[in-house]
Amino acid sequence: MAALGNLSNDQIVTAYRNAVRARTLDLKIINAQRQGIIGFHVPAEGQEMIQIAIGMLAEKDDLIFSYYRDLALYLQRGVPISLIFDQMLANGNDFQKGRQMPDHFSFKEFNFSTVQSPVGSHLPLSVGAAYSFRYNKKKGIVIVTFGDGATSTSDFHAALNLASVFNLSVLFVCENNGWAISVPTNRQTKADIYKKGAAYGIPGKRVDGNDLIASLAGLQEAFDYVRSGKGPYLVEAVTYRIGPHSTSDDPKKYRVDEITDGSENDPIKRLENLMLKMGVVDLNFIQSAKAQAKEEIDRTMEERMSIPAPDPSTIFDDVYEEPSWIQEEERRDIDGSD
Ligand SMILES: Cc1ncc(C[n+]2csc(CCOP(=O)(O)OP(=O)(O)O)c2C)c(N)n1
Ligand SMILES: [Mg+2]
Repeated sequence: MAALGNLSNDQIVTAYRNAVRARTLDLKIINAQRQGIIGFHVPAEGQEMIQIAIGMLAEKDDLIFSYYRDLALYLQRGVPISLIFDQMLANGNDFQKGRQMPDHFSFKEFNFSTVQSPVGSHLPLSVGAAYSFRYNKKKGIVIVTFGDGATSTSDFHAALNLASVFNLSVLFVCENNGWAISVPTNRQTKADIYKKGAAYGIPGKRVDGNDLIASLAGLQEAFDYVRSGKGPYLVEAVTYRIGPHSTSDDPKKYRVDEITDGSENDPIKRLENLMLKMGVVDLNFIQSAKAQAKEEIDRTMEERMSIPAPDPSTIFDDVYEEPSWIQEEERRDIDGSD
C-alpha cells in the first residue's frame, strides 16, 4: 500500500476514521436536537480536515483553546464519544455537572480549555495561558482556534498584539468557513485574514483547510515556528461550513450551499478519493468505516442516555469554597428539611 506524503497508512486511516466519526456524530446530534433530546448544536460539518490536522500535529503538553465548532479536533485528540455525549446530554457523568450549554466542553484531561460563548473572548485567555507557560517553565505551546467572524472582534487584535509584544508561543488558527452566521466573510472584513498578523509583527499563512495534506503541510511550518520559540503565528484555514450555523439557523434563508454533504468537493469525499487513488484503502474499507462509526455512535448515545441527570444538590458545588448562609437555606429547601 502506498503512503501519502510523509504519512503512514495508519495515520491517514485514523485521520479518515475520525473525520467520518465527527461527521456521523454531527448528524446524530442534529437528529437528537430535532427530537428534543439535546438542546442545541453547532455542527463542525465541512471543517473536519483542518481540525484533524491540528489534532495530528499537537503534542500532549500543548494546551488547546478550541471554539464551539471543533468536534473533529476532540476526536483526533482522543476524547471519547461517551464524554462528548455526557456533556451534550447534561447527564450525571458530565464533568460540568450539566450546567453548560451543549458544545461548551471542558476536556481538561485532554489539555483543552473551556469553550467560551462570546466570540473571540478566548483569544486573550490563550495569550495569558502562554504567558503562564513561560512564567512556570511549562513544556508545550498554546493553540487557539476561532472563526473568521472572531477576527473582527477587538479581542482578536488585543490578543495578537500582546502575544507578539511578549513573543509568546501561541499558534492562532482561524477556521475561515466563509460565514459568521448569515454574514459572509467579505461583509465582515476587507483584509485577508492571514495578513492581519502583519500589523502586529506576526507571520501568517493561508492553507486549504478542506485538504488534509495541504493543512498538515501549512500547519507544520507554523507549529515549527511557534515551538522553536520564535513567537506567535497566524494560520488562516480556508474551509466551508456545510451545515447551518447552529440548530437554530436555516441557511436556506440567506445562501445557496457551495459544498454539500457527500458531494465531490466535500473534504471527506476528497480524502476518500485521494486514498482510493493512492491505493491506501478500497471501497469496502470506506463503507465499513462509515458503518462502524454509525454503530459506535448509536450504541454510545443509547448507553449515555441511560445515565441519570446530576443530583439536584450538586448545583451548590464549586460555587464558593465555603457555602454561604443563603446557599445553606436553599439546600434545606431542596432537601425538604425545613
Ligand atoms: C461577542 C459576541 N457577539 C455575537 C455573538 C453571536 N454569535 C455567535 S457565533 C457568531 C458567528 C461567529 O462567526 P465565526 O467567528 O466566523 O465562527 P463560525 O460560527 O462561523 O464558526 C455570532 C455572531 C456572540 N456569541 N458573541
Ligand atoms: Mg465563520
